Amino acid sequence: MELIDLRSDTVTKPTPAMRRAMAEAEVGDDVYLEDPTVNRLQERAAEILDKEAALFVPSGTMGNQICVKLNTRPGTEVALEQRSHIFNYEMGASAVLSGVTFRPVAGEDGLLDWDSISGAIHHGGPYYVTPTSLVTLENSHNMAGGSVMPVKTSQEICERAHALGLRAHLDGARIFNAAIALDTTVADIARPFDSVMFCLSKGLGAPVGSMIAGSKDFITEARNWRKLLGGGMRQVGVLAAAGLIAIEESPKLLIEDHANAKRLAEGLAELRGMKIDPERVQTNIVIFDIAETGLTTAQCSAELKSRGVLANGINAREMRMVTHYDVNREQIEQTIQIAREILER
Ligand code: TLP
Repeated sequence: MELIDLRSDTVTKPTPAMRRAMAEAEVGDDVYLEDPTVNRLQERAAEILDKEAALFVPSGTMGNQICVKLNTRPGTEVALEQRSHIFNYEMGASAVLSGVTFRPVAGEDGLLDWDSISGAIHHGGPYYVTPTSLVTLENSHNMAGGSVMPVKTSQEICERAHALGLRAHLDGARIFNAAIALDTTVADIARPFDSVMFCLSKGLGAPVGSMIAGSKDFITEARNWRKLLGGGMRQVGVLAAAGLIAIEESPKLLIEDHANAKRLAEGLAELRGMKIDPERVQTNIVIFDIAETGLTTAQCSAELKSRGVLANGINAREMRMVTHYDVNREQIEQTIQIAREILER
């Protein structure tokens, strides 16, 4: 049975073109800055994001954490949305590596604006209140169902944060998905932020790797921290070669993933007890509440798996399905059919 794997877009396998490019990649020792393929990837990523420089890192988590480190000082606070990846899924790394605490804020659909986040920012108050040093935003917002924040909103948050002397970081793991949904460029989204992280290894399909981007000085320091964390890699052009194809060729394919996610949401919305508003599905992530179907998310995952569909619960009520290029429209229709069989028995 061929599995339909909707657990994440991280499960994408490298394309034949990526495999060829990896096999043929020109390489050197990247710790000596001598890997031509890595250097090319970093230059192209900086160009595409319209930042001075960029750095290849092994994972989104390492990328985010290097940026948190460089944008904060110990004993300060990071303001962010409460379902953010940096807050929930990075093993408390910011506490361990940067000595910071978090000030989570709830946003409708994961979206914040200056009014909602400013109350969580401590600035210029009495000396004994933990000061905020950084605001981080996530676009698209993974656990808020892939929702996207309009450029105007993130721009205002960054400008107001900067005016208070704070830094702003974007967890843009899926910034290319956000750009498509917002009908804009990734550079436009990235512009107001001091640092940006995006992933090559999600919907863009590279097997490994993420990029961080910012000013030249920021990236020089980031390279030191990458080495400190054990992320200095050697002939890593074999991975960067796939990354180059990911940034040049894959973004135009994401539109199909978005259409598939929308169709999936529409199909699921028709099932008994299912709570999901397809209108809110803007990118490649579909989160739906199954509490009223009488199944737990663990039972739902197990039932789906026994019929060849992989999907995980994100809590006791909600399941997540993520579309990507290794799942086609026919498989989306099959998934809807299988969900119907399970829920309407
Ligand atoms: N997200 C993964 C899981 O960790 C939840 C997924 O399956 O979606 N930022 C965002 C917004 C992410 O969604 C992820 C990974 C990361 C950062 C971390 O990237 P990696 O997995 O490369 O460390």
